[in-house]
Amino acid sequence: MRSIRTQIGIVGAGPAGLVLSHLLHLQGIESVVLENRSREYVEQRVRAGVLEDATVGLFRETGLAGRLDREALVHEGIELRFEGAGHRIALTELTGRSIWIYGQQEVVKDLIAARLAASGQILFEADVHTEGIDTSRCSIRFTHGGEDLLLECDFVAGCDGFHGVTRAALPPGVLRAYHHEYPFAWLGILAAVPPSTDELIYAAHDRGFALHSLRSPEISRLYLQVTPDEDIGRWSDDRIWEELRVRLSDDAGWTLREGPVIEKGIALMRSFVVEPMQHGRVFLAGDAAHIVPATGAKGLNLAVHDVRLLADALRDHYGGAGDAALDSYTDRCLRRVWRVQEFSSSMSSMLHRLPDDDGGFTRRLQLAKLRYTVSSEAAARSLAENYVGLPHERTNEGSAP
Ligand code: RFL
Ligand code: PHB
Repeated sequence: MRSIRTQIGIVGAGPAGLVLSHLLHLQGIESVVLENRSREYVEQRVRAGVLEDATVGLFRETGLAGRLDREALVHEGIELRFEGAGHRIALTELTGRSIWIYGQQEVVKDLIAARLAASGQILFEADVHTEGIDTSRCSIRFTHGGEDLLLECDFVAGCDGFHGVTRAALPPGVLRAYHHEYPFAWLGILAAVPPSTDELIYAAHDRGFALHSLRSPEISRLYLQVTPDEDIGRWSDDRIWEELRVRLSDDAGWTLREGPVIEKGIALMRSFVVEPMQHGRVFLAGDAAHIVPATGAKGLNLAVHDVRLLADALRDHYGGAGDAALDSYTDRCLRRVWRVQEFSSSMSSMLHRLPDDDGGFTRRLQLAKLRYTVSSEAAARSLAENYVGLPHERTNEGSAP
């Protein structure tokens, strides 16, 4: 079997793996990214849309924001809609920071282009075997172009998402997993129609949650709460638009523009965290280590925070500054992960219709919380500062909350 050598072997070319490879390159550290899907597939995969202020800041500092600065939509507020009325949460006024709307597949395209322009090595359609990761020898066995290969490295970064192989390769008993399944899922569509709103609308309707998001002046992104076992075949485009119209309606006669559906799918809502996020020379980052429900729009942003800490810690390691940052990687990541879990879980519970409503008791608590959130500046600010994202923690710069 032919072997290749690099400093950091990265499994997965999602946002976590690609940002890590880019940051390492800027620090003079070599990596190889192994991705089991094709380049076309990862560049078309429709997922996140909201980037936090700190994520965009990092992309700007590291030369990734050329197209983002031209095409992303900056947003200074979001709307909470319930009991027939919309209420604006003025994100920027309350926090001094904003969010950006820019599709995850655009982020991935920009990252792949940046890595390839710098002669970075990304091997697409590289099949990493389930048993292929040797955590003690720090090597990865995979098949690429019909050839069996061995990647030998100093460290492995498992950036291969929730269903990846790296986490599963760690010896039994090393990880403790925390898992929560929510009793709802999201049916999401992309539609070729100009958005009916300038800012995201989170609607808590009696029939269930709905979200109006966007991708560009021509493309809308919308979501409907459905049950986790929902069959997408039961949702014709007409039925989707009809339900969106009802759940997003207000008493002021707001209208929803409708158009051709160009993509649709169902995403489950779960919270998942493994502790620790490291074993020996194997590190986990992004969705491979944690999943948050999409209500807070945080998964990609958390992945970026993890790999920023990991890249800084590896810079210290190779630069002779010691391994304190590598050793504290788990603790520093998890502080933000659990803050974001709590935020995403409480946004989810406030906005979704719950099957076990205790005779209407839960709905009344939700409405009490929503009314408080939009009428108290302190409550609105708390939502806003979590939504735009707390500042990133940096190595040697103290701790975030
Ligand atoms: P990814 O993106 O899943 O990438 C993992 C990569 O690893 C590859 N892979 C393998 N490669 C080699 N060998 C194997 N054996 C492999 N197994 C897997 C995969 O093909 C893939 O390319 O994980 P990463 O990089 O950690 O990034 C995480 C984000 O993708 C995720 O957290 C976000 O999409 C979550 N999310 C959102 N996050 C935000 O920050 N803001 C949002 O607005 C937002 N909206 C969303 C979302 C996720 C959603 N879904 C679909 C769950 C909206 C939705 C509906
Ligand atoms: C999206 O635009 O895809 C999106 C926006 C807000 C969320 C989740 C997803 O909370």
